[in-house]
Amino acid sequence: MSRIRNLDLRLIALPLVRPFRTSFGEDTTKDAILLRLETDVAEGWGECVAGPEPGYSEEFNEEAWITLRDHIAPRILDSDISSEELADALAGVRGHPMAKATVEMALLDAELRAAGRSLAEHLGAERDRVACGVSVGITSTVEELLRQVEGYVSEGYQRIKLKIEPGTDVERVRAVREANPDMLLSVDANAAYAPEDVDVFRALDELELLMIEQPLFYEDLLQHAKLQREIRTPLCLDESIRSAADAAAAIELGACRIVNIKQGRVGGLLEAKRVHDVGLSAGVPVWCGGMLETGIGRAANLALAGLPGFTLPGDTSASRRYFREDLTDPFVLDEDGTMAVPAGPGLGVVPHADRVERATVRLERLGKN
Ligand code: NPQ
Ligand code: MG
Repeated sequence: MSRIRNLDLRLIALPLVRPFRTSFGEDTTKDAILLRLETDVAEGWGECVAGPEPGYSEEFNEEAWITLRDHIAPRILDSDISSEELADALAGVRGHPMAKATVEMALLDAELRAAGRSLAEHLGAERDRVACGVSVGITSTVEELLRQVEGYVSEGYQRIKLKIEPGTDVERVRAVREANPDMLLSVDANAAYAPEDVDVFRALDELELLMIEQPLFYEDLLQHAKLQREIRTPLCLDESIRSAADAAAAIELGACRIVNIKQGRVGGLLEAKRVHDVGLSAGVPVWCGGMLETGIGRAANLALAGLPGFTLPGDTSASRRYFREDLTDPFVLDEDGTMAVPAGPGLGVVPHADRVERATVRLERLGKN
């Protein structure tokens, strides 16, 4: 048992190689909280997947910071709580899955580093390379979209996902489909549509899509189940699935036939594994989502994506998809569209101190130091 001695909370800003636009907003930098956790025997890193605005979910950086500093840190500092015990120790903090997941990642990294074991091995990963896809933001023109898609296809990505919103959907997706007849292609609406938009989904249903991700309001499983009965294309839920219990409910209701798993959205890697287990036992394919993570969170995603139920290419893109210079050594896409699962102890990556310093906007040290 080792004692958690201190926590460094850090807000970083890392320029994106191109703006990323979704139905809920546009980002030109990746603004995220990094956590460095120090125990008696090891250090560990965690990355929070929240962004600057509560656009994807309720969580956002400033509130996650306060939650981590004022409600999570006091429950674990100077304790010997393990990653297995963390959820119980944080039971008094309701919600805030992204903030909780940040600490869990850092604690797992420290524990596994001390034990000399990889996160992938700990979670039960069974492969050392994973199939990768890429998420393409909403562009100003069809031409620009086609150009970006062509670039990613030539890099080897095995699946292209297009962000859509009302008014920028069927025509765009059809153009990409016509230019790429055999490509695994999906769309993600980030909850921007209403049940009345069913004709949009009937039109998309003609384009042989792998899936339609989170078309409707995130709290509405019933309407997703109704929409799924109207179309052949599998629905995939992202924002709606916050736990293994949500996944079980969505699957039983017929609200989706595929599940996107993001460790941050479900409160951590251990719950993400349980969501995976629900999918695996129900015969529902799962895949690893992405939140524009730096190399720290990217390493965690790749470890998770090595589990056997992850049978579809993830949003586990290469570092260069997002950053000119990642905080860690870059994750690189192989020509066959796969990436290596990190094999070293813990997350298997450590951020470069100088790059972290340069990206830091704010730093607060918690604990005795
Ligand atoms: C999704 N990600 O699947 C998310 C949405 C998303 C890769 O499509 C800052 C932080 C900006 C997190 C933009 C992808 C973001 C973000 C989009 C997540 O729905
Ligand atoms: Mg999504």
